[in-house]
Amino acid sequence: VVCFSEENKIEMSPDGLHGRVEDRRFLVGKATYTDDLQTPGAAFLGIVRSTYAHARIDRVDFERARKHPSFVAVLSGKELHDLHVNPLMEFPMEGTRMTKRYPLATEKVTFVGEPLAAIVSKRKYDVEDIIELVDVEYTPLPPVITTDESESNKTLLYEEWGTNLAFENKFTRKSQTSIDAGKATAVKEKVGIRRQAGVPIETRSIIASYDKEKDRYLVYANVQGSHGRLKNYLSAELGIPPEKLHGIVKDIGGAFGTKGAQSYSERVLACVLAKKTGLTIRWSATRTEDILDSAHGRDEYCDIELSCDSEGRILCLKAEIKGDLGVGGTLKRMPALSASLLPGPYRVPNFEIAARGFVTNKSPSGPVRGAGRPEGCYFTELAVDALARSADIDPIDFRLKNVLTPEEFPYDNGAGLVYDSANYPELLRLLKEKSEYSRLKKWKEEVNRGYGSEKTSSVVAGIGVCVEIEDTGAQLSETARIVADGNGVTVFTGSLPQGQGHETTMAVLCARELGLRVEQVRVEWGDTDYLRTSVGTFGSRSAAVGGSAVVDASRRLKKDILAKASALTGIDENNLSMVDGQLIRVGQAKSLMEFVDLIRRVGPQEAASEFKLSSLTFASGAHLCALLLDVETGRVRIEKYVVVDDCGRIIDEQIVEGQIHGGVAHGLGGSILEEIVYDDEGQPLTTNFLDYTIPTSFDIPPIEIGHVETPSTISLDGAKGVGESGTIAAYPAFFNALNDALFEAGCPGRLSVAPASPQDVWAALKRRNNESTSR
Ligand code: MCN
Repeated sequence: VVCFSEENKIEMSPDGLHGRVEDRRFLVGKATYTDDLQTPGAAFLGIVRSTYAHARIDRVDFERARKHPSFVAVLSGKELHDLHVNPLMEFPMEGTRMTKRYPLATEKVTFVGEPLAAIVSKRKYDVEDIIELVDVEYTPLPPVITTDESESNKTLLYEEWGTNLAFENKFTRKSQTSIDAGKATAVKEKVGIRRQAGVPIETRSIIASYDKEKDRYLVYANVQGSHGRLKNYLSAELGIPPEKLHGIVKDIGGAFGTKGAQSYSERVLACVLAKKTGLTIRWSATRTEDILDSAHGRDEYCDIELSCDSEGRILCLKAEIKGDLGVGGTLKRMPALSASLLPGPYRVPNFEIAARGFVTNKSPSGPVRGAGRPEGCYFTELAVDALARSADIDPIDFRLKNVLTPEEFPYDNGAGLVYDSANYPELLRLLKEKSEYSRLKKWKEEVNRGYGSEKTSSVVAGIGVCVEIEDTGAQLSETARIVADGNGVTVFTGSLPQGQGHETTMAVLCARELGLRVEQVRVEWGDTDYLRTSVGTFGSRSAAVGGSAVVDASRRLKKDILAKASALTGIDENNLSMVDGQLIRVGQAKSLMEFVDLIRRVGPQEAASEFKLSSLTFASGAHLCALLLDVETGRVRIEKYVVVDDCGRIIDEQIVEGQIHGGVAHGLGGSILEEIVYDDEGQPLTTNFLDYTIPTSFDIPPIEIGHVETPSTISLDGAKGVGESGTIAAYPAFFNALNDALFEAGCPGRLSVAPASPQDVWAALKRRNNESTSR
C-alpha cells in the first residue's frame, strides 16, 4: 500500500503500513537514472566487440570509420596499453589465478562480445554505423566451450597459467560417528544450474567528463557502490589517486549483482576518451551488450552423494562441484562459496567437498543474486529430498531430524563458515502450519488418485520443500553520516539502493533511534563526496551492516543532541528523551520542545560511523511449492508457494516481503526459463528478451509469507539480510515439487539440472511413456 500526503510525504495507510518513501518517485516517472541526465554537447561511446569466441587479432583498421561525418575519436588496445592503463580490477584471493584482462583486448579475444576497440560519435544514432566501419581481421583459435574441454587443457585460455583451472577448494570433516554401511541409505545425484544472467531492466550506463584544470574526473554510473565499486576500481584501473575521481550514482533500475563486484571496460574507456577528446562521454549498453558482457552467474554442476542411518540421520556427504567461469571475472570464486554452504542447515558429521573453477571462452562470470548460494542450497536440498524419499520419511520430518537446533549456535560448519544464530525447527514448524501441510498432502493424494487408480485426469500433483541459509553482511564494514540542521535530519548512507528501498529502511532506523517521525528523515547516497569511504550494496549486507552504521551514527548523534538539550534546559541528559519528534522529560508525555526548534537553538549537529561487524550473520528460510503437472501436455502450474523467512529483526515488513517476492520470482525464472545458451563455436544464442526469457506475472504464483525473527547478535539493529533468500530457495523448492510430481506420474529418473524447460519436462515424460510402451 503506497500512501502519500500532498507534499509527497509518506503517511500511515489504513492497514498500518506506511509505503516506501521512494515509490512515488519511481511510480510517477520522476526517478533519475544515469541515462536521464542531460549533458548538452556530449559525445557517445561505442564498443567494437569480438565476433569470435577465441581468436588472434591480426588487424584493427579504423580508416573507414574515421571518414564517417559523426566520427570524433577512436581508441585501440595498443593505444590504451601505451597510456599505461591497468588490467580490469580483480580481487586477489589466495589460491586463485589472476586473469589480468585489459579493458581492450590486444592480441587475442577470448569471448564473443569482448571489447577490442572503442569509437566516439557526435550523434548517438551513428554509433552503431561507425562500429560497423571498423574492420577487424582475426585468425580463429579452437574455442573451449565446456568444463570437460577446459579440464583437458588441450587449448589454454591463458597460456601463462599452463592450465585452465582457476582454483580448487577442498573441505573435509571426519567425526567420530562411524558410517555403518550396512544400515546406511544413500543417494547419488548429478545436479546443476545452467548459465544465467542478471538482466536488470536498466542496462549498464556511464557518463564521464574530465576537468583539465582540476585534473579530476567526474563519473556518473549505475553501480552498486560509489566508493567500493566505482571510485576505487576506476582509480586503480586508470592508475590515478582516488581523490582525482568524483563518482556519483543516481537511481538504479535493478542490478541483481551484475553492477557490483564485476569490473567493466566501458567506464575506463569513457574516462580515457573524455580526457582525450575534452568532451563529456556517454554510454548505455544495448540489451544485447548487457547480456553479452555483464557478469553471468550459476553454470555450476555437482556430483553429490548423501547417506543417512536407519533412523534417517545424515551420515555422510560427498560432493564435487565444477564451475564454468567463462573467461573469469573480477570475483570468480562462486563455486567455492557454493561449496562452503553445502552442509547447509544440517548436522553433517562427515563430508568431503571439492570445488573447482574452470575458464572457458564465454562471458565473464561473477555474482548474480545469490552468488554461489543458490547452487549450494540447490545441490544439497535436491539430495536431501532424494534421500528422504529413499528412507521413506516425509521430507519435512526428515529435515526436522537433521537441522541444527537453536542451542547448537554458534556453529562451525567445518567448510569455512560459522553460523551465528537461527531457529530452523521453528521455520519448518511454521511452514507446516502456514501451508496447512496435512491438508495439502491430502489434496495431493486426491489429485493423484484421479490420475492413478481412477484414471479420470491427466494431472498429477507434487509438493516440494527446502530449507535455505545464507551468509549476509559481506565485507563486514559500512559507513554513515547523519546531519541534523534547519532542514531536518539527513542520513548519508554508504549503502546504495538499486530497488531495495533504503530510502525507507535507513530513515526508519534513524527515526527509531532519534525518536523522530520517519518523514523527518531524508536519506542520501551515492556521491563519493558525501562520505570518506563506503562499500555499497550486495551480498544482502545493507540491513545488517549499512543499517548498523546508521544506528551507530544515530546513537552518537542522539547523545550529542541530548547533551546540548541538557545544557539548554538545565535537565540532566539522562532524564531527557525524544519521542515522535518532541523533546520530553523521561516519563512525561508533555513536549518540552519540537526537535526542529531544539536544533535551531543548539545549532546543526553531525555524527558519523564507520561500523564493522565482528563476523557474518546468517539468515535462513523454509519454502514450500505445490504444483500440478499435466502429463499429456507437460504443462506445469504452481498452485501454492509458501515462504517462512528469518532475516533477524525486521526493519520494514512491507519491504522484506517485497524482497522475498522479487527473490522468489528471480529463482523461479532460473528454475523454469532462464538460460544463456552457447553453440559449439561459443556463439551466444540468447542475447535478447525473445531468446533469454524472464518470468512475467503469469509465471509467478501468489506467495504467502510467514516470519520467524531470530535477532542477529552481531548487527546493531538485530537485522540479517533478505535480498537474496527468495532466489536461493526457489530453485530447490520448485525442483523438489517437480520431481515429486514426476515420481507420482511414474517417471523413471529425476530432473536435476535447472532450468527445467518445457522441453526437459516433456522429455522426462516421454521417457516414462517409452518405458511403459516397452513394458
Ligand atoms: N530489510 C529489512 N529488515 C531486515 C532485513 C532487510 O527491512 N531484517 C530491508 C533492508 O533494509 C533493505 C532490504 O530489506 O531495504 C534488503 O536488505 P538486505 O537483505 O540487507 O539487502 P541489500 O539491501 O544489501 O540488497 C542486496 C540484495 C542483493 S545481493 C541483490 S543481488 C538484490 C537484492 O538485494 N538485487 C536487487 N534485491 C534487489 N531488489 C531490487 N528491486 N533490485 C535488485 O537489483
